[in-house]
Amino acid sequence: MELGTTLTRFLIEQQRKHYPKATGDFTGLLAEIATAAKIISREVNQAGLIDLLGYKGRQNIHGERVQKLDDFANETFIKMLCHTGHLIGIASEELEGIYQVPDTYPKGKYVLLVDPLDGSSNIDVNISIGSIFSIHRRKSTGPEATMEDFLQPGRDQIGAGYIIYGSSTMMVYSTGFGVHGFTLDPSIGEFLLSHENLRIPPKGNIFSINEGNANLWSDGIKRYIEGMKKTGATARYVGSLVADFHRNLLKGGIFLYPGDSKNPQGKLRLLYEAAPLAFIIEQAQGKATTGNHPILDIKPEKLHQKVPLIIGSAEDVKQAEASLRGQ
Ligand code: P6P
Repeated sequence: MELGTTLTRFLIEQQRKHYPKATGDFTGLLAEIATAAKIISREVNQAGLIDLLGYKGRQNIHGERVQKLDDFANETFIKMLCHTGHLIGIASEELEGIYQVPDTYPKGKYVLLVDPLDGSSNIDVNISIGSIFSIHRRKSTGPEATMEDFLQPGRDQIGAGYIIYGSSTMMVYSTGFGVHGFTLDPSIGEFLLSHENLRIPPKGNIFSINEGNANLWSDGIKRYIEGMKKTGATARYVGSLVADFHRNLLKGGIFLYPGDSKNPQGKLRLLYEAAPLAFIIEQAQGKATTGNHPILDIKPEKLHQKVPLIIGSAEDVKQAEASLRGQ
């Protein structure tokens, strides 16, 4: 499709092409996610001007201080998506439990899992941040969403994506038919097709890991990073998952947030960070693993469970896995 196609038109044509019998629910859901993204983008870009910066007294359920923009992003996704009639429930990094779509709204057949604003510690220093979302078809049949609707393996996602609020705002998503990127034109408030059928290069020359944790790493990770340095690879680490992921998706490379002696499960969350990005990267011909197990095959046990994440170019990830096996 020609560059500059609007997201709405692209979604409708993709639905026609891939889901002849679709009801359009899913297309509607993605379109509303895009609307939420535009609203959040406007606030993120103005945060320096409006008093949204600085810390809010409240802490989120992980004991992390919540920036006001985190709250705003969380509320925006909930508000924009609840009235669509496509959802039965929402899980968010900012909420301890399941958010049930109120009875005042029509209820749908999907559940949304979202990290409303990842990398919030970077807001104050004007570094790119992002929203990450994952969509599953509900499994329960009752009047409300249940935990089983959310604790599904990443391979069963029917859609996933992220929005990066950077030098421009982009929305990148996949519904299982390739990865497509749209860039927001704020002058008309439309996401326009800018990257159709994104594929990550099979091998990159960038490794992305927080070397501040080097003394905590396993011998396998140490071996792999030393090996990358010997090849003259470039180190790039923004400290904002969506920014590091997006750069590697476009240029090739590998991002690692492994488990270590202090945090055996690493820091990143499975359901609304690792799994959606793993869905995207596999659709883009890349790989995502815990180090010895594909991210998408993990059967989740808890809503906010953490998981070690190694994700990026297929050959780089395979090499990292071999290092971890001691090869
Ligand atoms: P560290 C941001 O806080 C975040 O959740 C991700 O966006 C990012 O990849 C990671 O944490 C950075 O963590 O420990 O390297 O500062």
